Amino acid sequence: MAKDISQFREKVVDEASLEMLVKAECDCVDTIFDRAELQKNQCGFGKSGVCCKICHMGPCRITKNAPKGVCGADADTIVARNYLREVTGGTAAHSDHARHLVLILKKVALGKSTDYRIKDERTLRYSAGIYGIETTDRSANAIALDLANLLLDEFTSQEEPLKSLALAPEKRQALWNARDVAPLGIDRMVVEAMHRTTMGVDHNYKNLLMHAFRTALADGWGGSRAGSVVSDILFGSPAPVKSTANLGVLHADTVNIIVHGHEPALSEMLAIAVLDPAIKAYAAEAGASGITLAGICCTANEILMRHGVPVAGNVLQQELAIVTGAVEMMVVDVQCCMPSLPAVAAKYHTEIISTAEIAKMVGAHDVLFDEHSPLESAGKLIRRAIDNFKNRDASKVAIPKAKEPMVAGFSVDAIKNMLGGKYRASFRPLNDAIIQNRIVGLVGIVGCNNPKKKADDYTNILTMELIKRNVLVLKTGCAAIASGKAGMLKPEAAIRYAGDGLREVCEAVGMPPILHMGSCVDNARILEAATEVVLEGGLGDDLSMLPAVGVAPEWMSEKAVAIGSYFVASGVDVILGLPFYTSGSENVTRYLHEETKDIFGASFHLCEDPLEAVELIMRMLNEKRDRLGINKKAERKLLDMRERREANV
Ligand code: SF4
Ligand code: MSK
Repeated sequence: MAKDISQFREKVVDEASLEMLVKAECDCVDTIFDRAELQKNQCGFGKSGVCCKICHMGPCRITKNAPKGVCGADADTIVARNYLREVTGGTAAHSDHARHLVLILKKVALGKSTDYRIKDERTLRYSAGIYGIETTDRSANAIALDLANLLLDEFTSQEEPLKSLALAPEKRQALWNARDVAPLGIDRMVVEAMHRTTMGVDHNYKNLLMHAFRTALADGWGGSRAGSVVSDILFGSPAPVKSTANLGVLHADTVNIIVHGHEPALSEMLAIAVLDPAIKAYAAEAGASGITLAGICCTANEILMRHGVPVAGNVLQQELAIVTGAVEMMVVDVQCCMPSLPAVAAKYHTEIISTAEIAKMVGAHDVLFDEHSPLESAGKLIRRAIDNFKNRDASKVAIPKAKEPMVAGFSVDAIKNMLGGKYRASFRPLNDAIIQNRIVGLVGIVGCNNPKKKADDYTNILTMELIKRNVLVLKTGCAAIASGKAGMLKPEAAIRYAGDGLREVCEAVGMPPILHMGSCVDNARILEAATEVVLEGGLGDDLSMLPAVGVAPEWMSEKAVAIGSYFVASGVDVILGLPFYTSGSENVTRYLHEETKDIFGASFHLCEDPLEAVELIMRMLNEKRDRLGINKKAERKLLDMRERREANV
């Protein structure tokens, strides 16, 4: 039975998605929203985390009448094992992405790469310096080789903790050591997690959960951090850049190519190749007025941050982009690329090209990305998309109008420059604004969309309310794209909605109140920014003392479980808009949501309503402010640049 539009309005907030859902219905295309309906009665055992199929004596499911699995494992063991495996999956995904980039950096350093190069030598020298690598009077390649080797050791180290942990505040490092939770090499943590959770090994839920936090720390401070750092060195540190978001970025008269997934190695080359005059001429010969390169998910965020390439949408829009009928090619790499894409594409003329050896998609065309000549590879793909332009069926094309201008590109460096000016780059003005209560605190809003929630709704309500209450919001991933689509990354719009104190600060330093900091791996940038704030002084000596909270409003991925876990283990409370699969064990749930507070100074909090989340966040921020003794009324006078210089802040 055909659905009426009101049913779609319950699923998405943005007009572009709404239009495409209606079109998908007319075109008889199954989308994630249809499949979510069919999967509605989800398994209660799975949801509560008490299903175990780790060995073939099972699967076992814990009930009142059968409180133990065949081997004797109880709900606590099973739930904790499942949680640890989720964290491990997320850690592996972020870290393998990073490893790929580190290996490219090594090739560049050895002169074995034709097209990749060190684009940002300043970031290379800075990053090498903080890892203790000698940089004076040394060539960029020599430094890059040392850094690449050091970062590769972060994966393989068997007995030494990660070197990247030393980038955290000292007090946090001491806490990790005291709790015996400092991770060794990333690969070792992942392998050990799989060993601990196999049948008949670790049965103590606390021991399992501590390894979950250890593994997650290997992600946040190790793998993800390396992913961000090396991307910046190879492709340039992001700086504020204008762009546009939502499906309206596609054009009826251009060849439209969408990149989707996570790794920037190929998409960077596509962003360069698309500017090649010969390729542009080829598109013109095919009758197109140009080529539109746009992105979905975090590949989008990577090339948005560095090139201002427009964002077609976030994770739940990947099929809807194809439903426009105007996409010649969707190039997918790794993570969040749904196996449904080829079936949707088959209704139109879109080619799905899978490019990663480790991520083949049934029904897609495998065109493995040639890293020896990546620019040529990218050029070939674009020409192939242009060749497909003639197959577009105009009668199937309907591109939504909705799109919004936005500003992204807020690396830690960029934020520092905005705050202190290029020559006095510093977090000091931000710390002062927090101390003076113009900014109440910092909230990182991260993660995905999930068809269990109306797409973008929670994220947008939460973001709007927080900036109204003078909270500076840091964003990554699909949550950042949600703000872009909602027009909230237009500096002028957000400044209009921000509370007085936040607005004054933003206007004085020329910074929007919502900062798009990048992709999923760039959550490491949020930790880095928070660490800079601690090190700047005046707000305590540990991350757990900062008035700062993380939120994953509409999360769905194992990666989000890893991210949440490394935030908590780093001392930052995390609010979840959707629950973990842990309710089958009171002990595990209590441990994650309460006892971690005593261990790490932070814990998880479930809050399924965005306005309740706002109240909870404000309470948490104010408690932190009380403890720091800075909860006084804001002074209204804001120092200008000259006054700030005179006051030496
Ligand atoms: Fe069942 Fe134990 Fe095997 Fe899990 S490990 S499937 S609980 S017998
Ligand atoms: S893409 S992991 S849906 S944020 Fe990074 Fe979006 Fe979540 Fe994928």
